[in-house]
Amino acid sequence: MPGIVLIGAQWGDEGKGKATDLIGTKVDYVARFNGGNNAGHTVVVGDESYALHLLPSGIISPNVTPVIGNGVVVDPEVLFEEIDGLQSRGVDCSRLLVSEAAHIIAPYHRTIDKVSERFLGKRKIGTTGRGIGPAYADKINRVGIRVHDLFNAEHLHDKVEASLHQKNQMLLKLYNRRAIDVNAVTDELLKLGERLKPYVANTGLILNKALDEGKTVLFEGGQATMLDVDHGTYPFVTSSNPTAGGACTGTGVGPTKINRVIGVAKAYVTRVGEGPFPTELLDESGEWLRTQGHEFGVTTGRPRRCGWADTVVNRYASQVNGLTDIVLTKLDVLTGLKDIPICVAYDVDGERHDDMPTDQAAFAIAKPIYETMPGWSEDISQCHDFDELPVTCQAYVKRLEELSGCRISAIGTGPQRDHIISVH
Ligand code: 2SA
Ligand code: GDP
Ligand code: MG
Repeated sequence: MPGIVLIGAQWGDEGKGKATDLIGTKVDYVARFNGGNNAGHTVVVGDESYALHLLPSGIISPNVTPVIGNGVVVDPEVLFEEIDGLQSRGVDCSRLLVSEAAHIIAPYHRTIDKVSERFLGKRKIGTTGRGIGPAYADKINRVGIRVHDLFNAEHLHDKVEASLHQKNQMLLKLYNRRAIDVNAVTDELLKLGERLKPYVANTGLILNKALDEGKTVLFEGGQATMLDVDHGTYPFVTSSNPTAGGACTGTGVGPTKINRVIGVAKAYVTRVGEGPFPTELLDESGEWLRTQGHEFGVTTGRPRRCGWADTVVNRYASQVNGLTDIVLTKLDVLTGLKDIPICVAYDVDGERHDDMPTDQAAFAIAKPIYETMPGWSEDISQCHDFDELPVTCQAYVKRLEELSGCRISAIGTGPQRDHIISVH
């Protein structure tokens, strides 16, 4: 029966990997629908920690079929590295299915990503440098290479030529760099295609059939709502739709088959890369959160920017994604604080905004309006029931829930699989 979408409610790294893994043990398919190996999802099982970039988090659960949907951009070299890494640790990756319509990240996309960031200078986006934006740009420009193109040499050569035509002119004329060789790229992609072939499938058909047969599919978002190319802090966004609608376009499953939309939100907020962030803490409190929460990028290792919980963002995420419930993570990180500020609204040039401003010039100067809740000092990592949490901690969660406009159905109290409280 159910199609469940799980997305990031903030700027990413909310703990979606752990949440997916938890739900994933009870589902039949876990499908990625957006982004690529810019994602970094951590799943901790016992003493083992898995950092996944392109593979769906469901890969760790033996009874789940992991799917890379058509909306994902696939770097085959990275995919094989990740598969090899997991197989050497005993994780079976043979069940993986890759959409034949997914777009490929070719080596030149990575080059263009890095070069264009350099040329943007102080206007840079702070991308992960994995070629994500250039691959999606080719998709929209209709010069992308799709997975099924890798299986026909002549056809692929034409596609690569078309894709490189304009880029080579730019590289030569604007950046004074050498042109990229069409034949060399075609040969490389053909070789990668050979290894990819056993995993390739009509994933849209498979997922629809599975849902019709009453199986459960979890649609796992990469990145997050505020990084969505349409709904996020444009232009400081990723180039895909990490919001709930992306689950449909990125897998070929219609919205009538989605029954639940889970938003994963941290009990505070982090962001990597450039762009506005109203509750960002540039003082020792930010440093404290980064240290307590181990806030460093899973893909790039970059220190994450940290700030207090922002319920304008949470309310916006509830609205944009039609959230049915929120999984609140990393509540344990706040243990030890005397008081905890919660942003309830923004002040933009002296005017109160309870809703997210669409105009990014307004968002860039938004100042948080805080209310403060008392903190707690007790270790909460062993609490398995909401009532076991310290009273002030319960009050903090309840207030977040009230201000976020959506029910909190689970609470993360630590990185391990069993560090979770289900809220009834
Ligand atoms: P890109 O590479 O084109 O997608 O970058 C555009 C913006 O999107 C942000 N972005 C992310 N933000 C948070 N987490 C991400 N994944 C990694 C992680 C990030 C890392 O899990 O830690 O390791 O640095 C992710 N991927 C993309 C990016 O910072 C840009 O702001
Ligand atoms: P994702 O990109 O949303 O999957 O999140 P990341 O894996 O990039 O970052 C989340 C980090 O928080 C990972 O290191 C997780 O192991 C960790 N984590 C997840 N949930 C919790 C939690 O409730 N408490 C603590 N302390 N860590 C958590
Ligand atoms: Mg991450």
